[in-house]
Amino acid sequence: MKKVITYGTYDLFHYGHYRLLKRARELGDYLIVGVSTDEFNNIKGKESIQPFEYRKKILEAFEYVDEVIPENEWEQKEEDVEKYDIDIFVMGDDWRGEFDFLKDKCDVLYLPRTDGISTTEVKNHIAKTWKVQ
Ligand code: C2G
Repeated sequence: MKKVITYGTYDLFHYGHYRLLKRARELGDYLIVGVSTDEFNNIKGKESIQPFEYRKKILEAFEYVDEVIPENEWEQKEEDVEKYDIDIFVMGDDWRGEFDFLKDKCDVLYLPRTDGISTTEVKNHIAKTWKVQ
């Protein structure tokens, strides 16, 4: 069984997330997603609208995701690749090169991001258009 892993915040799940996870899953037979905890988001300088538990449940319900684990720190990837017997590590290409250190343990692929959508853009749009009901 070919196992794939990827990591991210996955807040306000959108089409760019959908496309990344679908392509990642289609590279193998089993996809694990490491979802950034709220604490790790603080370290990443990211603030998500939805807490970790919500972001985790949405991904667990998604057909192309087989397992969701917490991403607590930058350093856990090497251990995860061994622990989960990973064959392919995948990230969007905004991360190109950042995780090449994993190449001695598994294949490392950076897939083209989906243009025109990001959680930040969604948040900014809502902030601009949202009228207090
Ligand atoms: N992504 C994409 N296209 C978009 C937006 C995001 O392909 N329009 C991809 C990103 O490249 C990433 C994944 O979707 O692979 C999740 O994106 P984020 O939730 O923004 O994750 P990020 O903050 O980049 O965290 O250790 C790695 C980090 O946790 C990655």
